[in-house]
Amino acid sequence: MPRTVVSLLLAVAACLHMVAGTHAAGPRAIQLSVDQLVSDWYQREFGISVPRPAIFNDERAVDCRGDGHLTSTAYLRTGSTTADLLVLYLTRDGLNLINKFRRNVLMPGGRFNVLSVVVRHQATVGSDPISSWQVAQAAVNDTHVKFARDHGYSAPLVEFHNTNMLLEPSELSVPERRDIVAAALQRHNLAAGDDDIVMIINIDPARSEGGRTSPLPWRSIYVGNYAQWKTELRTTDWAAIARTSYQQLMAYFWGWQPGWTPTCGGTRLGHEPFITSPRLLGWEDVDGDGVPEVLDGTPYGRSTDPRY
Ligand SMILES: [Ca+2]
Repeated sequence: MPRTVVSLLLAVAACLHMVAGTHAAGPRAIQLSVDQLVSDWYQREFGISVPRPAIFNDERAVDCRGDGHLTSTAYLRTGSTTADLLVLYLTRDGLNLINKFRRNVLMPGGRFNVLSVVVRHQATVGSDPISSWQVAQAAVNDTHVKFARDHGYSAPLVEFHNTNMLLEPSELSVPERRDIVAAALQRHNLAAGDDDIVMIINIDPARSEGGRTSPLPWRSIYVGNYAQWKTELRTTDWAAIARTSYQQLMAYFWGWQPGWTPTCGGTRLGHEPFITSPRLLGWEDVDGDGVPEVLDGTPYGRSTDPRY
């Protein structure tokens, strides 16, 4: 074989070795560096140590303009049910800050007592709405049971304990007014405690409206007739209303915003029926100690030393 051909083959082999070596080391090196960069951003922007941050950085997560970003969240417990939530939006390489938020929120874990009111609009909710609603509510709790089982947790991280009641439309003349809701509940010997979620399901066939939440001091979730239902709800409709109530609107109390995992239209990112990546809600073990961060006494690899 001519010497030049041998040299060329050796050169090609050396290049292939370099490429192979680069390929093997690259993603890990890049991943470690993004983790470190995000950790540095927490220190710089919030003065908080988050050595092992929870990161969501899926290229498919873009809004309808095609814009996406890296999202990181950290829940730092401030009480038995509350947390100081830190949120960072960064460019996907972790080098540039796009936005940051800091909020006092409900910790996305534990048992949530829900006072759930279904307004009796016979045309849409039918003659036995509570039975249909209970099936949909149970399916929501089942999603958390399944998630816990799949992750080897001994119990679900989130559990909704529902007290259901049916009210006549005349009892809730202005259902979005909390004083009217409170008075209606009182007539039925019910009162919402400070930690309760009051949920109003008002599928009024004559009224097209969306869902919304109200913050403290009385957390409430209101779901109107957002799909303009005119006829009796099917099982799948009740399931959709439950997802809106317990997966989406509830998540606002946990500090969630649609921008955490942006999508356009019906794009699915794999975390459904949850509204966002479970990692961002503290439901995964990010720092490798076997405890999901929402229950972790030293979350995100933090030290127990309060100075850090
Ligand atoms: Ca952990």
